[in-house]
Amino acid sequence: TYGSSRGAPATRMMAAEGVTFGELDGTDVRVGIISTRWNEEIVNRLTDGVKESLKECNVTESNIFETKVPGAFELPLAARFLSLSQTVDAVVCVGCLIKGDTMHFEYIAESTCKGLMDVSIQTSTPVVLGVLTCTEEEQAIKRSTGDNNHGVDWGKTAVEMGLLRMSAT
Ligand code: DLZ
Repeated sequence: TYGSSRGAPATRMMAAEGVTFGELDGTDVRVGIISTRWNEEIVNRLTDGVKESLKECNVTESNIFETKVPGAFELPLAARFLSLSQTVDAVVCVGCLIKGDTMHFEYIAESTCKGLMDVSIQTSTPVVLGVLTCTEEEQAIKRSTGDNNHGVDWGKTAVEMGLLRMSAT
């Protein structure tokens, strides 16, 4: 179980960024993806990136549950419902906040991030923060395209943290 076996915890908990696909076997990991309809084109590309890396980690299609919410502000509650359903081992919340679009960008960004962390800690279900916060659309496009598609890292993070949850509970 977590905390008692091979290697120092710090080694086993290293960030997904430094972990290669081959090291993550998500065969038995169930992942929920919640994405927003706001900034849909960008969010769809990010979601594709998430699914691409889940596939690389052997997560089966039948173990992926997908749903949508209107905007980033709705992500924490949807993540809470999904986490409490006990049907997934990790949740990835995918969205994109663009500063130019909203006067209350900072409020939505802060409450969304805090809300997702709260859900994660309160439900003991890893919730991956897959929300881009960008000053303008161009930045969002860069962060959701090609080799720089952040969704790919979020998928790996979900598998790594899902495995951690499974070993801890
Ligand atoms: C209202 C709003 C604005 C202005 N901008 C964004 C955005 O850039 N990205 C996003 O995901 N959502 C945005 N929203 C919608 C809010 O997140 C939320 O859906 C509404 O305030 C309704 O609660």
